Order: sequence, then C-alpha cells, then structure tokens
Amino acid sequence: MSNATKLFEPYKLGPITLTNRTVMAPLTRNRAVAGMVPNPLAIEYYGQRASAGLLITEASQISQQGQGYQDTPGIYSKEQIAGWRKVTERVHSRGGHIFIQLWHVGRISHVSLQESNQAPVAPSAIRAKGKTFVGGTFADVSEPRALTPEEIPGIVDGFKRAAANAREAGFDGVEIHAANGYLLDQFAKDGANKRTDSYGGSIENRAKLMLEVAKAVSAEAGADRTGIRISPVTPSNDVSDSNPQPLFDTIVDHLNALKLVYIHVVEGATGGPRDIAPFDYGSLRKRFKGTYIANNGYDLELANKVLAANEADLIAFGKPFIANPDLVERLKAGAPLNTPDKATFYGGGAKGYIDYPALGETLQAAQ
Ligand code: 8OZ
Repeated sequence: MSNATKLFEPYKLGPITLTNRTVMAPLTRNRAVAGMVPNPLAIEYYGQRASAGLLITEASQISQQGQGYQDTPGIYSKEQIAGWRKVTERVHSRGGHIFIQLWHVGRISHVSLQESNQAPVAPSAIRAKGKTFVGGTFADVSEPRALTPEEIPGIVDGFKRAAANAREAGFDGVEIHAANGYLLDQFAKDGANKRTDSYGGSIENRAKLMLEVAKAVSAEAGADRTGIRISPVTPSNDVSDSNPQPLFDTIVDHLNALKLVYIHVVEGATGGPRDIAPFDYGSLRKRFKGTYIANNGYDLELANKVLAANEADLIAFGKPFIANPDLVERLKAGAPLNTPDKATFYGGGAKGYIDYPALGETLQAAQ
C-alpha cells in the first residue's frame, strides 16, 4: 500500500468499520438553542461531513455544572437527547459514524452559567487566568470552589449517565474529554490540583478521577465504544504540569488496562505549535495497544508520513473540517482547501457553519 493511500483505507475501530482513517476533531461552535439543545442546523452540519471516517461532536456538557461557555450543547436532558438523535440518524443515513465528546469544564466557567449563580467547581479553589464567552462577550472565568470528596462520585455518575444518554441518542460511541485544561485535566495536572486528599499529590492520586470516569463510562458504553482525548503539554486554559511525561505514561498504562478503544492525543499546544514542549508521544503509542488518534496541525503530508511510520492509526483534523465538508474527497483529489473564517467559529447561525462549499459548488454568498 502506498503511503499516500493509507489515509483512505478502511479501519476497524472496535465493532465498527470506518471507511477511511480521517477523524473530524471535536470543534466547539456555540450554536445550541434553548435548553442547550443542539441547533437543528447541526443535523446538516454533521451530515455534510459524514464522509469522515469518524466524526467526533463538539464538546457536550454532562450537566449544567459542566458548562463553561454560552450556547454549548448538553447531553443530560430528554430534549438534548432528542436533538442529538436527529444528528446521529442523518450521519448514519450517509454511511458515517459519530461519537459524542463528554465534557465537564470544571473551573473554566462563569457564575452566570451555573445553577443559582454558584461558583464553578474545580480540584482546588484556584482561579484560572483565562476568559470564557458568556452573554455575548468575553469575561474572566469565575473563582471556583474545590469539590468535596463526597461530591466526586456524583461527577463520575454524571459522565456515566451521559454515556447512557449518548447510546439512547444513537451515537456509535463516546469520547471522554480529558484535555485542554477542563475538569479531568485540572485534576491530573499539578498546576491546578493542590488537593491533600486521595485525589491530589501523587501521579496515581491525580489520575484517579480521570480513570474512575474512564472505568464508569466504559462499563456503560462498552470499552470498545469508549475513547478519551488527552493533551499532555497544552497550556490551554492556564493548565500546566511540572512533569507531564511520567504522568501521561502512567495514565495511558491504566487506559490500556481498561481496554479503551482509542486515545486521542493533542500533540503540542491545542490549535497552536506542535513543538511547544518536549514530550515523547511514541511512548504513549507504545504503551497503548488500542487505536492511537493523532491530532493537532496535521496536513496531508504529515498525516501520510505518520501513518506510514505507524506512529498513529487515525488522524484527526479540526479547522480543515470546519471549512471543508468534503475534506476527505479534497485530500484524495489533492484539491485546494477552503479557508476557515474565524469570525464565524463561535456562535451565529448557518453562515460559516453549513455554507462552506463542497468541490464543484460555489458559495451561495459569492453569487
Ligand atoms: C474552543 C472554544 C471553547 C471551548 C476545547 C471545548 O478546547 C474546547 C473549546 C474550544 O476543548
């Protein structure tokens, strides 16, 4: 098989067969409607992109407490499940496969999004230096409070219920969001976790919540339908760790023992430089016997190189999938790509969402 075609070969991911080795990365779009129900336009948005080997939805909060930005969809209410079901039906009718990303933002939130304007929750009461988008504007994230040990089983249970809801909504599987400085990453990394109980201190203690969630979700969804996204060195959302290599080597050993179907690894700074900090991703690849999805800044050339070297099984593309509903066909044809429009990434309606043209079409707006 030539290097150039491996990306377009089928791939068996647990019980499902992907038509190719491209993955649409989870992409926050802030277009949910009342009740944090997926926008009806999401049916067309994900449907247009069904030729990806695997679609991963935008991060979707498992509870109101888990929301950190305006208009992100949830997967905790009947109405949200019904909204997502229409999305999965459309994707399946076009021969695609779709996982939902399960999200709890932890301290990256704002009191205005929380029930009764309560403080967001975190491993420790340390406010992140960062902004969120609420009420149509950027605002500093709020001062969080530390979760009590008694509250932690409720967090694990929230992820588990979300996984049950995902099955009811017709998803092929779930991806646990353990990346980018949100709750599970906050617990894992010592820049955000200063706890003195069994969820803080040692690597094993800091990894515990992520692994409890992985175990509970895989018991609900099936380990062969449960993936997880990690970002060992990203500085996103003011998160940091003093020694990420042994932390993530340990985490991945445990994930391997749980037989999760994939690890989805953001290599470098999410959406930014791949070489922000030294890290041996090959070590994670070696430790994990399941599927390795590589992400961050991939183009066709790098994807082919990494697949040919067997350094990854699948390649996740983010921004290119925003602007190119037919990204797979374009890569296959060596065709030029549409340029994503940053102004319409977060919030809004159809513009910049479902109006990017496929090859051979022209932008409605340009006519
Ligand atoms: C961009 C804007 C808001 C949230 C992530 C869920 O970084 C996100 C996100 C990205 O994982």
